[in-house]
Amino acid sequence: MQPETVNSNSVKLIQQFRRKSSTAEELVQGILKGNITDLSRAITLVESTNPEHLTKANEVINGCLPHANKSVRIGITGVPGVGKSTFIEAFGKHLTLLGKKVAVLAVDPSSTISHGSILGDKTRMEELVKDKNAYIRPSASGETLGGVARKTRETIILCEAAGFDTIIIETVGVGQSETAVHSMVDFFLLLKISGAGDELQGIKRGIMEMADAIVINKADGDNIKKAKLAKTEFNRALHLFPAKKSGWMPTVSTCSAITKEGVDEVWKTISDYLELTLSNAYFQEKRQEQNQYWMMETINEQLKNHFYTHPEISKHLNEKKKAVQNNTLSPFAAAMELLSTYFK
Ligand SMILES: Nc1nc2c(ncn2[C@@H]2O[C@H](COP(=O)(O)OP(=O)(O)OP(=O)(O)O)[C@@H](O)[C@H]2O)c(=O)[nH]1
Ligand SMILES: [Mg+2]
Repeated sequence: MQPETVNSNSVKLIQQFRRKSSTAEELVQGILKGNITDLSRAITLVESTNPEHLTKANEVINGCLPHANKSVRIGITGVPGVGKSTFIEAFGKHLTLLGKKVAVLAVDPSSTISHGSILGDKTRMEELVKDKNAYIRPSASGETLGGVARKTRETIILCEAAGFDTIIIETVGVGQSETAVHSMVDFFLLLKISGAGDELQGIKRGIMEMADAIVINKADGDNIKKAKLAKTEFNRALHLFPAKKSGWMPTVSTCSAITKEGVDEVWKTISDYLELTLSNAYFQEKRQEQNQYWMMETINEQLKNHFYTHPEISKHLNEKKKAVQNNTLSPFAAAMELLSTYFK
């Protein structure tokens, strides 16, 4: 038997949802007015695996699209514990004080338990959670990176239509999630902490190349000197990379998410970046490229899903895998056999 609390709660939620289930048009109207309940409902539709919900989600997204795209999208990555959530709390507060409306989303493919890391984050973002000009949404969970990424991208559109002009997307710097986030943001920020001297050790070249800014966090107390040294080292390393298409030279700075020193400088850097890339048209160009990229990604994802969930394929896939493993069938032949079954 299920624990009663869980049961009655979810029943209540479902009843509430059914009772108040709005049409796509009503949701769009609500979102455009900045209604947070409608925004959250629409995001839930986007995250749903129910095909009916997906149809409705698509209608809502289409309705919102003409009102989206008016924001700056900032990706923040860094290893666990570097201080991403604490930084976003300080940075987000700084932005809302400047009169901005900030939405915080997360791409966290490692979280299979519902709500992922932002749930824990909500305690790290105490101030921002209470801020009426901020919206914090836990990451979609328990899925492939492709699935989570698509949902986050669509959620960006909904948040923009709801009037959020600054979208922050946090991702843990492990696996491929940085690449996915990089391809949905305008500005990509790598958060670091100063280490034991050799700062560049263990840092993936790809991430350095993606970064528009490297911010060395926890530059407070005894750490200040080390952070400054790290800054010099990163600066030197960045100069060895080829110039970026944007014409932007990535910056390195230090900050403390706790004392908030250096947090305002990060916004200044992003403003400079926007000024440059809006004037040289790179900003628009990059977004167009990203749109195309996501179209192709979605096609690839859907085709793959369709293939692997095909009844004949799921029936024979394992036996072919075994045959390939035992060398009784070549990988190419096995693939061709499965593909011809699929295309039959
Ligand atoms: N001294 C100091 N501590 C910090 C700073 N920023 C974060 N911390 C601490 O570092 C720890 C991790 O911070 P989080 O913000 O949870 O780090 P995170 O990168 O979001 O971690 P994950 O979500 O697990 O990937 C917490 O105990 C913070 O209080 C800082 O600027 N200075
Ligand atoms: Mg965090």
